[in-house]
Amino acid sequence: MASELSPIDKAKFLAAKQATEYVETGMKVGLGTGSTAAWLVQCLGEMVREDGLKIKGVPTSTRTANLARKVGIEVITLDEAKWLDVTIDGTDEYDAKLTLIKGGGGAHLQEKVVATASDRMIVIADASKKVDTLGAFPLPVEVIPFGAKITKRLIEEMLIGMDVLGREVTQRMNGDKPFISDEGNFIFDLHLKRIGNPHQLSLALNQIPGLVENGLFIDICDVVIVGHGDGRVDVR
Ligand code: ABF
Repeated sequence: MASELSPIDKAKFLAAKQATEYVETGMKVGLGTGSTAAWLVQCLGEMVREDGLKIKGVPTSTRTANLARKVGIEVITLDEAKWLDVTIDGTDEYDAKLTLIKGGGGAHLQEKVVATASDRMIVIADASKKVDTLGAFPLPVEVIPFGAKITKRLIEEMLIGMDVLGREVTQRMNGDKPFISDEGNFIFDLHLKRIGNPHQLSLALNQIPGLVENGLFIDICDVVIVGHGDGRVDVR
């Protein structure tokens, strides 16, 4: 399969394939969202159908749930699972401390809940996701629709005191309508360019009442598996 893929898709596929090494029969597995995580779901589905792998999957989005069922993975809810052996998910950025920016797909709330309820979190990525300093990718935050304009202003005011280079806040759109998350909330993207203190920023953001969760994953990721278009796979 890998031979006919573009270099970027090959990199994502190889990272996902390597991550299946961490999955054993009997496990409850958090299934991430995004194109790299979609490769993981495809690979696990093939192992279920052809190798007799028996796992229960907890998806992090409706689209992942639909794909998992389509490829033959038994899907259960997080409450039914109670706790997970491993969660495997993509990312938008990661740094040397394995701090992540996630949420480009608009699913970081469920992704963070599922990843936190797991013994291990494994990130699968192509090499473009590695950064020295987080922030080039806009940081997503999930905001409830009630009073969202006020929440946006509170975010902008809070950013004034933060160690960041940019402070523009935009509402994520889906065509000409606001993007709506699986939980029925808005997503705002914070164009920070450089985040000097992710831990301080994450704490400050989550103090804002209408802001449900931000896309910084701090001390959650245990392993990053990086695929390369030339066929190499690194595990960090
Ligand atoms: C998801 O994976 C999101 O949190 C993140 O935005 C996305 C990365 O997308 P891709 O794997 O398509 O590069 O978990």
